[in-house]
Amino acid sequence: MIYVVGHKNPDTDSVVSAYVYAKFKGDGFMPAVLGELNNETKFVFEKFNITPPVLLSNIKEDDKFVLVDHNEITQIADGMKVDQIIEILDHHKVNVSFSNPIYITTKPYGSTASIVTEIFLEEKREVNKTLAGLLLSAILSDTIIFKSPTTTEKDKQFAVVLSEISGVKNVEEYGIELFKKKAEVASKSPSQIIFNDFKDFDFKGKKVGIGQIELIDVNDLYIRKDEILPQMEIIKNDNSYFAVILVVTDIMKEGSYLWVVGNKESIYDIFRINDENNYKEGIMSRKKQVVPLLEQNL
Ligand SMILES: [Mn+2]
Repeated sequence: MIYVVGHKNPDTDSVVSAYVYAKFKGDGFMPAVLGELNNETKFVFEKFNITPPVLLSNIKEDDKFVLVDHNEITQIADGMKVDQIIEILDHHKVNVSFSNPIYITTKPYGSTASIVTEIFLEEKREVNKTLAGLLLSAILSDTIIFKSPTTTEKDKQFAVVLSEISGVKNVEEYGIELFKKKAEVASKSPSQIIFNDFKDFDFKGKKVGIGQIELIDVNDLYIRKDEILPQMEIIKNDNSYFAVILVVTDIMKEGSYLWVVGNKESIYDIFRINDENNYKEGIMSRKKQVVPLLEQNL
């Protein structure tokens, strides 16, 4: 079987891109996910009446994989070997090498769903109402309703096209609805909050885990800080992280609080923050604003 899969701790972009790109590829391609869906993603698949992709378990030696929305080895499925990957479709920096040539499509767009949309349009394939709704949701989710600095003109153009096809008229309002669903995680367990959208990175041999949670009202999470930090500490110790960071993004203020455990001082120096003052105006994107600084300075 050839599986089309997104990253661990799946977000809407990675699940939607896997689903829609598998449709594009056709027979023999099966979308799959590597973990439980978050509330936002569940809501999106329910809204457009689609059964979400199955959970990938039990990788066989002759299985092949198309990766969407990720390419770092630290983020691929456990048990997957690099030589099982036949294609990558992504909007993150490429950080892999292969012994054989494979298909790699990367574009600096705000979402993988935008790349999938472009492929459909270029190939003159029909984007039906349902697919348009899914793709639009993923674009809004990944670009934080176009507020993230990762947003490009392409994302906005495709959103217009997809909103017409899907019948979702007020795109901004729908985006807020999505983030309200996503924010429901703030009432879950500290572990669920931290791992909701969590990625591992390797910065010159230093393993750093970075979670992000985007909220319309950060107070929902702030009141849980005393439960969340100790849990981050446990995760750091159990998995020998150099540091674990939770990026708490205030969608309305357009900035983020950085909660850090582990080698705090190194991280604090890089971002010029401290225990009392850990808010960074303008930081919305882990990929574009958090990871590059750590990559250069750690
Ligand atoms: Mn993405």
